[in-house]
Amino acid sequence: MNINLEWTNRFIEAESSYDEAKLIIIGAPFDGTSSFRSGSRFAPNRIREISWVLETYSPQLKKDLTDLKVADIGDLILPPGDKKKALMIIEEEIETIVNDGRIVAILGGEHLITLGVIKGFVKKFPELFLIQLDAHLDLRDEYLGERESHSTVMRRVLELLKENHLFQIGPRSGTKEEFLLANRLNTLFQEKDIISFKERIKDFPIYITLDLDILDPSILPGTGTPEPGGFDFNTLMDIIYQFKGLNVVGFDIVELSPPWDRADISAIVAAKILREMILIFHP
Ligand SMILES: [Mn+2]
Repeated sequence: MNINLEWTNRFIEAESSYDEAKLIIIGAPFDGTSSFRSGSRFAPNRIREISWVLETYSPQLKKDLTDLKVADIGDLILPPGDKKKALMIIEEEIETIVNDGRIVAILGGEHLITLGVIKGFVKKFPELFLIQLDAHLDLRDEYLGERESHSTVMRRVLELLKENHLFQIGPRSGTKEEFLLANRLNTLFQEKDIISFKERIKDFPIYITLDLDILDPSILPGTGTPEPGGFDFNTLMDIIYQFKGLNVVGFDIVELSPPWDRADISAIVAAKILREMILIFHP
């Protein structure tokens, strides 16, 4: 039979074994606290499928995925609706991969998954710096009575990080209280500040969490809580390219919700960003 079932379930060229890989791709398909349009649990596989439309070579970076050692190890099995258990599974698995000395690329899922991921990271890297690219601050203390939600995730993550270790870029939506807190904690940065904050964090391990809703909905309509007035693709990429050379130990790409973009424009955007981030942060 001339059928190849292999290619549909891996990100393009991510064909190394776990043991030989330097960078691991893993999916965390959980969307149990999505406050508006759920569906992000379908994102990892949609990104994998659509990635085959891309070239393995990046003309911007002059690098090729074929020269790297990347393993796509599939998705975590997470119980829908049980966030405590899902976060525990994410934390344990990420801790294992981090202890194995690999760079980790996590595909959400909604933004709450980042809480489990950071719990897995801070045990080995207590000095971790977090760069959040997001339309929202995600700094609520609770949402509809819940302390663990995709709209409170950065507030919970703050409790795991050292003081002044959170950098937020792109927020254009949040409550008055959230913005007051962000200003008090001095977490907000603009593109022009990157050169100076790079200097501050260059000797530390860094994790990047990319909430795709930082992009304008005209570029990425397939997301749970779209917010007008966002970045265009090249502006976001210029920011990410500036992180080259930093000690990035892991990153995630969250909040793609494929059912809300039947044309798959959003998934292609996500896949291309993932390709570029792999090429930049692969050791
Ligand atoms: Mn978010």
